[in-house]
Amino acid sequence: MTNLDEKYMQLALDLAASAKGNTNPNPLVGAVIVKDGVIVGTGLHRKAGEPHAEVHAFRMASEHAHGATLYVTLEPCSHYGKTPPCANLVKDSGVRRVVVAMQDPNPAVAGRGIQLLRDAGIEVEVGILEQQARRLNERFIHNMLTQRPFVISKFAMTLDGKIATHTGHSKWVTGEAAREDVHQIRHEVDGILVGVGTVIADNPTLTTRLKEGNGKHPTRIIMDSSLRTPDLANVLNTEQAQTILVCSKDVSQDKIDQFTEKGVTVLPVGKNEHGLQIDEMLEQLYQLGITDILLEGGSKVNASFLQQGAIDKYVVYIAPKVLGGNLSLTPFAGYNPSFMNEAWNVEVTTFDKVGEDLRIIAYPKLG
Ligand code: AOF
Ligand code: ZN
Repeated sequence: MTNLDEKYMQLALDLAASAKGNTNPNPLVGAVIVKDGVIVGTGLHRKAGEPHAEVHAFRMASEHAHGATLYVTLEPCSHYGKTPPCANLVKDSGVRRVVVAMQDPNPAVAGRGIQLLRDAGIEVEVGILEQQARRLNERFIHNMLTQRPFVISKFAMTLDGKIATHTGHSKWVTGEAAREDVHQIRHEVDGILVGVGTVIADNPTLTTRLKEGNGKHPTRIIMDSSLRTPDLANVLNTEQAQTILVCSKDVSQDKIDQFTEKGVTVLPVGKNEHGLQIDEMLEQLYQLGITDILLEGGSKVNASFLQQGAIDKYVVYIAPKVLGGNLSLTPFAGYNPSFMNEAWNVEVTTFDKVGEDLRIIAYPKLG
């Protein structure tokens, strides 16, 4: 491995990342072809169903690929999916060396692409900037390993950990830049989830509103065990975005029909001591094509995800203000631990500033 390898792989990762939000359920993939120190081909996967990154890069490189090195952020595929296997294309292109950031977690590939290239006598190196590649495709890896959506818990709180006053007033905790940042995440995910309490209290639209360009609206998922969502709730307006109401299995068919008539999907799931069964709900949502979910509260829903081990990532905004008050709301409510060792440990991977606010990205610590 050389610094140059890292440089070209970084370029491939940046190309891949530029399609964030557009490739679901597929991964983000970038490819760069280098011949004698010159970049002769670049490509990225833009959208599910469209050509893979390698295809674009080889089209650009054409005969210059002969004897060149291919940098690709994910192992070239070996299967017939919506498109034919890239490993064959790579093999036939005449490249001498292939540098791969990470093996494909898709069981249909899982090392077979790399093996196919090695068997063809091509030098293959795996693991360059692997950690970055894994972060970039954290959602895809999670999907492949668990067959469940990747859940991002987002909340905005004051320096003293409050998300709203005791009346529930929360407009606004953070500044404009942080709120714009959240809309960028909404654009990137398939689903946005809140509890019916939030729908009743705030009547949110839960759509994406980006300053520049048109964002995509995620599917709105409302956890509403007894279907209490008010008739005139903004989330029931399905002209802009789709809506799924998740209720308990004991809700009557009549009531369910009232909502399905409005164009909303109703998903009945079982219950446990924490409320609706998150595991079952996530499995079913994945079957409906939801690969990632932005969890936007309220604090009871947040707590039930936490307690059922269903949070995969945290994005937390901390505003430079102190609210105070022992009745002010906090991000996770609904249970009261007695000892510090009952806390959920996380690993903070990033902290930076977005406008005036602090942004922290963390992941649950396993074990
Ligand atoms: C992509 N883009 O650039 C690469 C992928 O259904 P298909 O044919 O598009 O195949 C999707 C699978 O191909 C995907 O799950 C991953 O395992 C592999 N590689 N996919 O969408 C790409 N290189
Ligand atoms: Zn492919």
